[in-house]
Amino acid sequence: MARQERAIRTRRAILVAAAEVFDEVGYEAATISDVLKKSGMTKGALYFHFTSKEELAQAVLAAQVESLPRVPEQELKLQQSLDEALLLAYLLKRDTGDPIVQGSVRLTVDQGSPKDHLNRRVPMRAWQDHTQALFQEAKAKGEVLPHADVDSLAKLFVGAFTGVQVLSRIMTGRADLAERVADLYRHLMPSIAVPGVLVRLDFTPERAARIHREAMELREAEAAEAEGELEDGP
Ligand code: XVR
Repeated sequence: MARQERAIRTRRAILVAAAEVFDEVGYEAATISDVLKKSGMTKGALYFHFTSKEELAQAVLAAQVESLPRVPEQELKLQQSLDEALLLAYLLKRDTGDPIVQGSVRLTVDQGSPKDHLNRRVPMRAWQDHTQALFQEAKAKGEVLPHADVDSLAKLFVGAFTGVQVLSRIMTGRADLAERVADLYRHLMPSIAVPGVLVRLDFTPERAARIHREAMELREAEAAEAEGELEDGP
């Protein structure tokens, strides 16, 4: 294995272990030695990539949005937005979840203390930008009512998702998150989507498992392709 590739894998393993520790105990109580134990890496390897707990946490926060695999393209961009929300709900679930997404979301919503210097705006801004871009695309395709302001809508959706996520975690350990997210879209979409699009949207929460499976297959196919390109390369 090339040295560079090995370094990327080591960094990744440390990041995943850190996210797991942050998810289990929160930022304040987490220690570098917990991360070392969980990752099985040496101190030297960890400090080569990250110089402090703060830097580890900021890297976990930065990885949040890119940890959401791409969902299958949909003709309706508003459906694609709902599918992304359902996929995120799935990745936040205890057993089927993704450790980076879970740990990173806990870091984002835990209030912490101003002294911890974590910049929790990083993932939130990325979600707002991403969501706004998708709504803008939907608008350009004529899916969105003309008076709707995609900037304020993106903020509303990111805030509402966060709200139902926190509630679902408290009430059911996120067991009902896909349902809560589907409800959210079912109630907000009528004030956003043009009527002809609204009737075509599929709001069933059971979509989550299928979207998750398809997104994972897509990611594996892309990874295999990238690997093939590496081997065929010069
Ligand atoms: O932006 C998002 C989607 O477009 C659906 C609306 C999700 C935003 C998730 C924000 C994240 C941070 C805390 O979730 C939390 O609970 C995919």
